Amino acid sequence: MSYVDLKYKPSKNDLICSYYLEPARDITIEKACEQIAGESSIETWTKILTLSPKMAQRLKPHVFQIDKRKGQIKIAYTDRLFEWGNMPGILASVAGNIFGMKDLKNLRLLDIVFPKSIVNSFKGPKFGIGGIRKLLKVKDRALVGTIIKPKVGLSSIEHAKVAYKAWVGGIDLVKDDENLTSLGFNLFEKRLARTLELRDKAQEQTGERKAYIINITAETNKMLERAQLVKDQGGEYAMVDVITVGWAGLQTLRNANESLKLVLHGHRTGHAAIDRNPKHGITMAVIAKLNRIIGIDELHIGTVVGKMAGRREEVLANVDALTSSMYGLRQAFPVASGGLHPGLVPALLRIFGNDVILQFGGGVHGNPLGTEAGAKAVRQAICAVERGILLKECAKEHKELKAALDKWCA
Ligand code: CAP
Ligand code: MG
Repeated sequence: MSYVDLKYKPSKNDLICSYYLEPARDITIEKACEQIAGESSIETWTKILTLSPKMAQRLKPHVFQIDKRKGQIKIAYTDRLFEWGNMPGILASVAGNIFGMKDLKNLRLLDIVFPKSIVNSFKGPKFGIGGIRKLLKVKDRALVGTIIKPKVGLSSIEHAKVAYKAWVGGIDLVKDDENLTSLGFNLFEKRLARTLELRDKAQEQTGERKAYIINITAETNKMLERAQLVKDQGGEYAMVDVITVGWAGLQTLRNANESLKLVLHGHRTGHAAIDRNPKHGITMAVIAKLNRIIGIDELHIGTVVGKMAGRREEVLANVDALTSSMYGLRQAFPVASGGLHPGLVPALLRIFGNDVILQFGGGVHGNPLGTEAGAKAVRQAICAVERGILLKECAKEHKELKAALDKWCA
């Protein structure tokens, strides 16, 4: 039985995977295609007597495109091959054993186009871009966030005070760092209570809505417990490290979020172990699409200009995965973060437009005039771009922005 059928026309019920592949020595691309299609669906390395032609006809995938020059192929899988609503199960097929086969030197999952049947079996973002803008009452400006720094080390109350300074300086969203969970010197419960108290104070003082995005990353039951505590204490956002909690953990959290109604912020720490090798693994665009389908409201997708790797076309493909139309799924908010400072705001807004959350960790807390000034400098930079004024002109009237530009743009 062969899986290669270049005349096959995918049906609306097919899940379509695009792969980049490099066959091992002496393996033709056609042979590699047969191996990938079989191992990711119904067969194994050798012919088996238990696979009837009728069963194979009903379930076998079709390799319908082979581009030898680019080393890219497309495989259509009937949705009957998968348990709808089960992301770990779907990935165990199309992103499972095939990455480790000896007949392949490299394999990279470039994209997955899901059929409506499977997308509709997941919940998708509960808030998305529209819902978050409504919560923050910010109609069309780019949102600005900070990450409390040092990453870990502050006590709960010190953490809350740094958050307060950032909020009163003009930051919309304050988040925990990806490796801050509940530590002896900064327990989750205490950090939540103290920081929400100062969030309320900052809201009153500024007249602006403020978000505290606490990191609930933990074993699944503990994560749900923490999410419930956030809700009970009047929190509206929760952050989760989407790679380390895993696809099942994400789905469990999203299911609970039907009643919790928290904005779910996805941090992608660890993603580069999967997506950074340009010849092998899974693209960040696929990771972003899976997060949106499961139901993350906002997700880190790279910056192009910051400290993390990620070329412009890759980062824009990540944005597209979160925002392109997909059977009515809400758009998830792209988050650009990592090595950013106010001097980069014009470039960032040219790249992303306004439907982006720009996050500045060191770029706020490293301002020579302190955190509140760091936050002011970010808003001054945004305002300057909105009014078409050069940052260095704006800095003549704003010492906070001047301090940032002197430090990072000199
Ligand atoms: C940024 C950050 C974020 C990275 C993650 C950090 O801090 O808090 O985790 O942005 O990268 O720990 O590095 P800085 P990405 O602003 O001080 O760099 O968004 O690419 O996943
Ligand atoms: Mg971080």
